[in-house]
Amino acid sequence: MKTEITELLNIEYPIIQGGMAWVADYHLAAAVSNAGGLGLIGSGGAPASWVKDQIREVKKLTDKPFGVNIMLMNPEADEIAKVIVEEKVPVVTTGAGNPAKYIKEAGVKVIPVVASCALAKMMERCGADAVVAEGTEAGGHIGEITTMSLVPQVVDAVNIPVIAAGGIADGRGFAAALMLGAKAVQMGTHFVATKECNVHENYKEKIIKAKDIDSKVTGRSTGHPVRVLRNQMSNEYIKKEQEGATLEELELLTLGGLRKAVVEGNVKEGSLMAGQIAGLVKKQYTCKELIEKVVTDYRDKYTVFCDKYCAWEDGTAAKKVVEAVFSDKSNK
Ligand code: TUI
Repeated sequence: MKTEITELLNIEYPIIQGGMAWVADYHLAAAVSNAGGLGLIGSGGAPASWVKDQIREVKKLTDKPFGVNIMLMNPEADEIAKVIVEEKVPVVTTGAGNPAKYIKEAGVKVIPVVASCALAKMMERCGADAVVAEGTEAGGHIGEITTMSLVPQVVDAVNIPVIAAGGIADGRGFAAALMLGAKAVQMGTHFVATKECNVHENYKEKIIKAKDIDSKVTGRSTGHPVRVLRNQMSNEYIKKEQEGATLEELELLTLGGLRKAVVEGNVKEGSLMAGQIAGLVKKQYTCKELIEKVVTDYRDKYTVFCDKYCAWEDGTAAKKVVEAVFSDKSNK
């Protein structure tokens, strides 16, 4: 499949795996890249030395392009940027901040994650190669605008290619993102529940069992909203937030929360970061199966659907579209 993003990144499918802190290590990144997508190592709050080791390991497992995500709140972000340049990592995505000072370093392609048109435009002016427009449906640290509203507005605001993220986990979401003008998608939650992902089984099971309404946002009052699956920690956090607790009291609840979830499988007290689309995730695929399923569902169902029913010259086309939508049980 060919889009501006597959050409830019030299990958087979326009599917990027989110660079999730603690979750996205070299095993997951290599599996996604070997399956034709773009795998990312999530550096999160880790030291630069850890990132260097991860890059060396991923290179042993794949000769395909891969990337690293820099979480800009990490105090070692500058050193991590240096490691990335030294190791000649082809692609970097950034999150949770403004990466203007890192753009155009030594030929590394830089793709900032943005949650607004203003930041997208600034990133384009600074020389970003593309942007990920991430809607509030996403897991982890989020902005305020939904994917449905954000993506077309960012597409209109910039001339660089846009990658849609937030609420995308299957062929329908992929098709919808392309319809909104995106040239690729970034998926996080569904990749957490893949076989190659090294998070604790309890975390994967929580995603697989989640329903549509099972994610909650902690930290809206502190200015650092983070979407997690509902559990004892999120319930306590939100209750304390409503009671006007101090920042210190709230931070005590989330301290080390991602580690608790990912490493210990503590699904009561951990920060189970996941997007609103968790309810759609039903089983553990391999990364290859997941990527191929997203692409073939998109191609078989939606391109055939459009070829067949969207011939607007045909006076009955609209009726056929409505009939087909309501009779297609396989979508439900
Ligand atoms: O970065 C993410 N998602 C993340 S980072 C993360 S690690 C973490 N752990 C605990 C607490 C907080 C973070 C977990 N999930 N997504 C990309 C993203 N970036 N979403 C929103 C933004 C963003 C928000 C504000 C980007 C820039 C920004 O402001 C930039 C500025 O300074 O104007």
